[in-house]
Amino acid sequence: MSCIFCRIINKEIPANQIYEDDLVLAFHDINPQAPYHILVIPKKHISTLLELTEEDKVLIGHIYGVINKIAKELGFAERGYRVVVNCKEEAGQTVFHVHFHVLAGRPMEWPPG
Ligand code: IU
Repeated sequence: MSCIFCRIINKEIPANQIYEDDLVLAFHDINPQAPYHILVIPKKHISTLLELTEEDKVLIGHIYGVINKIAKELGFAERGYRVVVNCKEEAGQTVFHVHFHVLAGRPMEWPPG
């Protein structure tokens, strides 16, 4: 299996894990861009947002619930957070397994670069 995030899910590669359930895994990004930089990924291999189907609707809703749970548990819910999903190369996607970046702990600028 060549997908690095599938290998993290399968525990072939270690990650600084925060949360896991049947559908998703969350871990600290190895190259954090904010005091909190967490990746929430589906266990199901989906390459990009463009590959989402009707059957993934529940999964995507679940991911946002997990993000809120993590925000409350790690203590950045009150100040707020940003969720970013890069879709394909021009948007900056480098790992082709859908992942939700959760960034928090500092003021964010807009527009993003
Ligand atoms: P991107 O949206 O595909 O560019 O984000 C990929 C992220 O995955 C990026 O922030 C990396 O630092 C992060 N990452 C990681 O946390 N662990 C890894 O083993 C690899 C990438 I490869």
